[in-house]
Amino acid sequence: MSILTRKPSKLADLRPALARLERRLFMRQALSFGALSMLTGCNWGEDDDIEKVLWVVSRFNDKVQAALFDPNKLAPVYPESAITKPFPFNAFYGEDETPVIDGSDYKLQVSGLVEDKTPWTLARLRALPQTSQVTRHICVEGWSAIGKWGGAPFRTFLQQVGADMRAKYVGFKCADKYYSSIDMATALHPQTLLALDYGDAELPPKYGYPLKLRVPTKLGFKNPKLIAEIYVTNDFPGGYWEDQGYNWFSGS
Ligand SMILES: Nc1nc2c(c(=O)[nH]1)N[C@H]1C(S)=C(S)[C@@H](COP(=O)(O)O)O[C@H]1N2
Ligand SMILES: [Mo]
Repeated sequence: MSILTRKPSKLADLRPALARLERRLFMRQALSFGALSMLTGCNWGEDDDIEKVLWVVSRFNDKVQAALFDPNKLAPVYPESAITKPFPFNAFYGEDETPVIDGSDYKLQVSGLVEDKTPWTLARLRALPQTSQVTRHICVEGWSAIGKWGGAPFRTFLQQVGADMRAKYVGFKCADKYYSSIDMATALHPQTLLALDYGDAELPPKYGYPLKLRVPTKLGFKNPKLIAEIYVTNDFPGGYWEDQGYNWFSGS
């Protein structure tokens, strides 16, 4: 039975949302709100078929966004005077539950389609050329804030480990069981940083000590904190929120 003939009252509720999703597929500016389209506040509910339709629409939306992504277009940068103080904390748990990682025996694991899987100490990550930028972080929960992050261009790190740059995805596993992944074009974007610092000091635990990926071209949940492992793959890796319905590409 088609979803168009089943549960008419429920479909009537969903039709405007589906129409909005479809419209967004044709509107470049609105596409960047792909994550929001999956989070319009509707409880998509129990109907598996509708969930499947939305999943397919969202994966299609990922492809359209990937095709429209301009690898050279920079996210806006701001003066230090624009930094939001205090910068908000967010995670799927409260701030007092943030894991505190011991940096002295920390080793970043590297796996998948890379030539060199040697784990990285913090000292070795710091020895990479460092840069910093002031950019806006936009969270799907309805807030945004400007912050300053410092670290190595992620592209440099991927070059160092001999990553297969033709692979589709880079995935991240975090110390708090969070996980996420990004497309290779975004991984190689000049503003994507493997961040060790917030402001002018090392990341505090709440902002992701010892290592966070700062991606100013993507929504906040695509910026994993407390990174334990980085892997390169062609198998769609999903993510903590992505697997619960947030649009995967989620450009900002
Ligand atoms: N490891 C980890 N990374 C994470 C999250 C998380 O819960 N765990 N939450 C994400 C979300 S939804 C947001 S908005 C930002 C918040 O980062 P901040 O605490 O530096 O503001 O972290 C992202 N990265
Ligand atoms: Mo977020």
